[in-house]
Amino acid sequence: MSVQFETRGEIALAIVDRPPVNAIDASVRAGLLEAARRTGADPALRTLVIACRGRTFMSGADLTELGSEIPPPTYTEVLDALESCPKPVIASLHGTALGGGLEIAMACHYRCSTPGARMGMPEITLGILPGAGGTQRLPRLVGSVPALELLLQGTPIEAVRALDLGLIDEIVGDDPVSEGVAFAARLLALGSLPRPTRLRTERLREIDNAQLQSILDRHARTLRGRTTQHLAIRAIRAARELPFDQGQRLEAELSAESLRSPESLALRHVFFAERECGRVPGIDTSTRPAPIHRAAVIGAGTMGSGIAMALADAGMDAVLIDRDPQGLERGLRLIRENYDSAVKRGRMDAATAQARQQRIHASLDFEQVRDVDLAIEAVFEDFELKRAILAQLDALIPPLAILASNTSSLSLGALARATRRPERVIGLHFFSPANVMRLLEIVRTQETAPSAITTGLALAKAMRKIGVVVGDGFGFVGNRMMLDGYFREAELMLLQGVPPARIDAVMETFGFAMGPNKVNDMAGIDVGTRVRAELARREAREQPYHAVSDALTTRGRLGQKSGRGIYRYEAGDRTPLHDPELAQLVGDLASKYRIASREVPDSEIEARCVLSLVNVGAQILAEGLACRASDIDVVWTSGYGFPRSRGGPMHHADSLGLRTVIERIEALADTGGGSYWKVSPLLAELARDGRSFADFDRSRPPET
Ligand code: T1G
Repeated sequence: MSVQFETRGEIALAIVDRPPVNAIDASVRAGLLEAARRTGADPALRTLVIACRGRTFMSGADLTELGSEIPPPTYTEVLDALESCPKPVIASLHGTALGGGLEIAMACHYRCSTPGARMGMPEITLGILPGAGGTQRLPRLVGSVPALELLLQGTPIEAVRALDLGLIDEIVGDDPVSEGVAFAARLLALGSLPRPTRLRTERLREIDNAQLQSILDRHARTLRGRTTQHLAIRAIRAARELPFDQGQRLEAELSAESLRSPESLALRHVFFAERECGRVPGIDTSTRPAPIHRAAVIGAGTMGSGIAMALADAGMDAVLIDRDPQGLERGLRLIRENYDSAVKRGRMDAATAQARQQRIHASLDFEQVRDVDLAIEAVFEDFELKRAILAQLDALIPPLAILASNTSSLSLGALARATRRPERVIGLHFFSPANVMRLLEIVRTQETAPSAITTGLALAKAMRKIGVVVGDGFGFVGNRMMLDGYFREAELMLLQGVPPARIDAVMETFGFAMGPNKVNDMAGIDVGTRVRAELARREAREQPYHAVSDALTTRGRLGQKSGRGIYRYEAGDRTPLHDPELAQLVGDLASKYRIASREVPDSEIEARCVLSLVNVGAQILAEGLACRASDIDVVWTSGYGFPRSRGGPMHHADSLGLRTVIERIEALADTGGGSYWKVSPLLAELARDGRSFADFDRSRPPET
């Protein structure tokens, strides 16, 4: 039973207990409806308190219930029963009171919260408009403008802010049940009466266009390419313009519309995909990760310093080691600057920044690794150098410690064989900046032990990153798809005379925050050249293969950092400017590779960039280098800027239909890609059988 009803004298208690996050399903709704009715009908009861067991108040509707007709009772039935209860109904919040959970609280007459509670409407992050009266009650409680802000930001607010806004009435102690009962007793003593939120219209205001525009501007970056915000604006305006019931009916229509949208299907796919990728088929869930309290990072370059920060931010001690005193000093300076700017931007307070820096211990002495639980090498991408360092670490660190490489291209298996503990060697492929980027590719070899993999996953979770387990193949998952797909096609189109700015504009319209050429310049064109040089030792590729980038590197045009790359940059300015010299360079290469210039329509630019990802992704799945198609979607949405509102390349392909994808790929065969546009066998097989990548994932053996 998800809701336990009990009484404490004249106070009724409805305690929701549906682990892990008290997501609201029919059993919770039925329990709350029953509690409201019993309290209303029982003369011995004078008030009802709703609280939750476990780590949090209700964290929203059960997402697995959405998308089809939800079983009775409806939210409106439950909320109307709570709001119209003839006795005061109180919600006692703790943990994260989100979405439908906060909507239930707002239908109550009074709200108290523990000091650490956070509350918000994250629906927009799922492409959903709240559908349980939230868009009508929230503006009545906090005012129209703050309500719209909360709906568009999606991120929860702290209890203090909620009190300030009028969303809650009191901050109480830490135990939501006993504190809720005490709060109720105080209200009864004050003779407090029911206070239906629907009747509280004093804070409803018109939002004029200027105000609206400034609100939208504030959320422009997170709402790029999204549509749900427009539904939220209509609903918030309806709250002031329409009687409550009409406003709630309009909200229900708009919410149902949002639930059917491809945008929401994609965002919900990513939500569950990010949680699924922590489960690795074939690895026993009881395999305990090794505890990591102290870790060493070898190499104080940009990656090493970022990794040390990520470890310290997660509460671990990080030993940052570099042979070069200047290099070490540079790394420490970068760390200091990053924390200073985080404090300046209000992302953390000075004391926290100080405490985290104190967890980072810099040293020139390798001996400092003798007591670590994990050692991560993050030195220059050179095979011999990395092998020597791993062998040295292997000799120094404790026998049970985990050894990891931050390589983005080298054979991990070959590196692991340089140690006496290949079963305890994993790849931890961080993305720059390592203290910010959420994705962590956890690379395993044939020898890697399950406990080493679960340790990598636990480390990712502790660092608030998304760990995706991938195989030890050419470029792992992300880089392979970027080099063999997306960027390869973008480069080929440059050789066919398509201006870089047009390619970037098409992909930014598709939803990427930045087009491939701008990303190439930002990341450093030489980085790609070095990765490809190492990869070329493992597998050959049909030429031209990133010929433009390699030629730019040869000429020292490394991108933003050298002021010239594919674009030109004024000193101290990151605005990409057209560079006529590029056309000359590209023209010479095109004639060298006998590539004719041709008209390439925008639709073809998008298809070549996106479908190349899908085709290579299918190949990676067939080779078993990714556990699921949805893992590939997580890699691309959390590490490579693929728009979440399209769900990732594999989900996007499913939304197009795999037969359509194949037709389009076959149509691309004569776009001058040589033998490139061959449909990968797995994609062909799925389409032939009328299946999707989602079907492919469902057919995978679950973790044991
Ligand atoms: N529905 C179903 N399952 C959910 C869920 C939900 N709302 N929230 C979490 N889970 C599962 C999750 O898949 C995972 O499962 C486990 O719980 C732990 O989650 C009517 C329509 C609450 C902040 O958007 O943001 O209300 O992988 O790993 O890091 O208008 O979960 O273990 O099998 O994320 O501690 C609005 C979504 C819904 C909140 C906890 N609510 N959840 O984070 O744990 S729409 C949300 C979260 C709505 C109304 C509308 C986070 C969390 P498994 P976790 P966590």
